[in-house]
Amino acid sequence: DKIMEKSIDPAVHQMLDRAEQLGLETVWDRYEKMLPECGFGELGVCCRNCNMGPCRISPFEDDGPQRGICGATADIIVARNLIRMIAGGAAAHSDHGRDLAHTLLLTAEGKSGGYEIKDEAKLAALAAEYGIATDQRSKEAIAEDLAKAVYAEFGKQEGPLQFTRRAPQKRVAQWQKMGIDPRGIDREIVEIMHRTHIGVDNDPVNLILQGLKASIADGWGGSMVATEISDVLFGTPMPVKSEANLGVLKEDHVNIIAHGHEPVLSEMILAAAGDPSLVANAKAAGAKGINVVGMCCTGNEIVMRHGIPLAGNFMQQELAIITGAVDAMIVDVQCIMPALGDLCECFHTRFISTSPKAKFPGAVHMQFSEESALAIAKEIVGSAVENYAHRVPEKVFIPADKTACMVGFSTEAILKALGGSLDPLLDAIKSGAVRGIAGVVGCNNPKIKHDEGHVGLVRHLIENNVLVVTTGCNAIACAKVGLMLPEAADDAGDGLKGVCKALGIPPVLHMGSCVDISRILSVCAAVANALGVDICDLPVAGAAPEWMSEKAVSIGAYVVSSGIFTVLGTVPPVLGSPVVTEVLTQAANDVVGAAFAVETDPVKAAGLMIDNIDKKRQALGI
Ligand code: BF8
Ligand code: SF4
Repeated sequence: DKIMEKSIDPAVHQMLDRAEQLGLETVWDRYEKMLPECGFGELGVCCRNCNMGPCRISPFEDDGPQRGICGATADIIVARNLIRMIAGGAAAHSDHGRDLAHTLLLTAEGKSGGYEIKDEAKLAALAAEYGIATDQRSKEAIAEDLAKAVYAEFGKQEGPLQFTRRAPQKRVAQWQKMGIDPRGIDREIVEIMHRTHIGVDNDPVNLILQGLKASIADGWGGSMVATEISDVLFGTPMPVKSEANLGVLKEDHVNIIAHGHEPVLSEMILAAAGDPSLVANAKAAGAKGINVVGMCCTGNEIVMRHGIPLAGNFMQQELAIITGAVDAMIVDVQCIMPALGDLCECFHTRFISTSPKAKFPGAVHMQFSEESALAIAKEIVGSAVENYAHRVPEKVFIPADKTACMVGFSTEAILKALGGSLDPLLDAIKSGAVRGIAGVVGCNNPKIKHDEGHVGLVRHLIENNVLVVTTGCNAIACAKVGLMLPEAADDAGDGLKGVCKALGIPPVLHMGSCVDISRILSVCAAVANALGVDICDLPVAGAAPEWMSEKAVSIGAYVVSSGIFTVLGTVPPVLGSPVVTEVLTQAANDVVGAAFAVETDPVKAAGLMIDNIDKKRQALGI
């Protein structure tokens, strides 16, 4: 019936049924009410960049305006809108990275409230990359210099951004030639806002180039800073077992969901949940303990470092509340639906916002600060424990579904699994046992049957011997269906199956949260450098089967800018401009050696990726 069409996930079916019984509205209902979505918006041809408008361009040449009031054409408007999406996404990732740099600095100065430097080897490696002396120096002194250096990347006026130099020389040279080697992370984002103001940049190609530049500053800048500094502070992920789906909530425990993105918060929530006096309080209230679980990318951060279970991906956040078993939904920034407030009012769930940057209707705001991190985290967890008494047993319904997974494949973990060098992987690629590598990432979107885009695409890839690396909500989708278990190698083609069995790894490797797509870039750079080629020569491809966020637009742009062919599973709002569409799907090949394709059918999308991988193999003569 209708519910079955909304998701492939049985936990979602049960919760949607429950929502219907209780008369509660979810993202799927609101999506249906929105239909048909605005055709001008879908094409990207509406503009509100000044108050002579709003303007919109008619898709029919002989009927309706072909120019905005200022004279802007559809090509100009679409390009401006697209790169403003990139600015939004790059800003979100990079501001997350900035928070990590800030936390590292406070920690180095002894001013943070509970953080430590957990990975000294990584600290030393990053210091070396930045030319910071490490000999005979305390980790705090090294960390202070490193924190100041990465912090400075955001406000730089002139490049290069240090991590961009991980890319092969050929790639950097091409970026320089095209004028898209980023100068400073904030600078490129600001320049997008400047250029898209009325009456500034009115050349669609020139606009798109600036979009690519800002996106590179995200992938090889802000996001990479977020990943690397998170590893220094919280430890570099190594393979660990856990579980995924709503069944990880426990009827007899205080349930806390950490939802959002920044490990700066979630790491402290975890630490606080282990506090003996809070655990004792939970027990005194009749619970067996405190159960912290993760949602969205914060979930990815804590599952890969601590094995903390994943409650679900983006489309499941409301469903988690509807279980009636969540005592606190703790959020920071990004991908948190403002719908949660009203929904929490129908249950006992306390919706707790923590970031000064992100407040929500219906939320209690308990402001987090790095300086007194653990103390505040204890207050927040304490509030969840206290709320357990308000749980209404008749309202509790937790689906049983949960699936085991093995996560935590950082670049370092992959190298370790390979025995210390990339050679076994390179050999497997050369022999054809592994046909290529695909990065499959991104969100959920009600335009696509929940998780079907993700799982359908990934299954087809591994069946065809393509090793999949994943992050974000795709990773969670894969975990829920068991693709992240070493046993899933049985679902792979014979070549990939053999390699996975020999190494004891799943055919789908969890590399983390969305900022951790920077890990995929680092691996690609290392492989390209090992082979003495550019990233665009590698048998690799990318996909975002169910993407929806501005962050995903920035990701797509930097992945393509890095030389990786990328398939989008939902249509981006650019089809109103023939020029922009042509640049993204064709001309980009001449500029950065890769382009986008749009394919909503997951099996066909996998086919496009495999074709691209085969072409690259042929060109490499393997
Ligand atoms: O950064 S994949 S829905 S949770 S934006 Fe959001 Fe998309 Fe999920 Fe993480 Ni990424
Ligand atoms: Fe209209 Fe031009 Fe103003 Fe946009 S910038 S709203 S197209 S007049």
